[in-house]
Amino acid sequence: MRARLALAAAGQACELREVVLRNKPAELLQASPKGTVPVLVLPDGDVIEQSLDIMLWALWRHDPQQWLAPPSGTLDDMLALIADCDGEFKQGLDRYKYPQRYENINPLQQRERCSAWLAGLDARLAAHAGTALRPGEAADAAKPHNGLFGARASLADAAIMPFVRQFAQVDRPWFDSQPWPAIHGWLTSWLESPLFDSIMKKHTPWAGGQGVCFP
Ligand SMILES: N[C@@H](CCC(=O)N[C@@H](CS)C(=O)NCC(=O)O)C(=O)O
Repeated sequence: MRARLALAAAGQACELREVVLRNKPAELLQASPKGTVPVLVLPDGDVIEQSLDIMLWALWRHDPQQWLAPPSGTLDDMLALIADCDGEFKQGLDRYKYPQRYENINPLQQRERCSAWLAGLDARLAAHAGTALRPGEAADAAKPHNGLFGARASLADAAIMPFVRQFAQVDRPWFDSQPWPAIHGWLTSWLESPLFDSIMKKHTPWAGGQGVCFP
């Protein structure tokens, strides 16, 4: 999801081949034996295998919404927060969502672990309190907007939001009852944005031949 967001934000056209994970095409495993998605194969045959690297590749080429240059903080600051999300938060999320895949895991303890991380995220968003600016929406100087690194969306928002969405979906009424007003507003803005809508279109799984043109 984060790779698609960045490719769409960059307006980077590519051929999309939808993969069903329980039926991975041989071509995917040939390009990237680790067998996870997303994978981006470049025209010269180079392969980018990590979602964050695909985001960076797309945005370095074209970054019309300045996702790599947030209003406050630096690219390194964003990468540090994303690394923390991909580590601590994602580990807790996987164990909360799929406790049966692990031994001796209490999902509620994992939810607590994630909650501690989200409390920090809420404080960070609240520091830029205001109406959340939808990705792609023009900033209105008269109206404050929020993002993780300033008053608009950046790389960090697009990279972290998909995992917060997954966390929220495990038990939506519980998530909605938590004291995280800034996160609730931020997530809603993303989920209601035309950018999010555009990347969530359903595609038929690839079965050979030409994929579909994305975005
Ligand atoms: N660090 C990788 C993780 C990718 C990842 O774990 N993707 C999941 C789907 S969201 C996957 O492909 N899992 C393989 C499987 O379930 O077989 C990245 O961000 O690109």
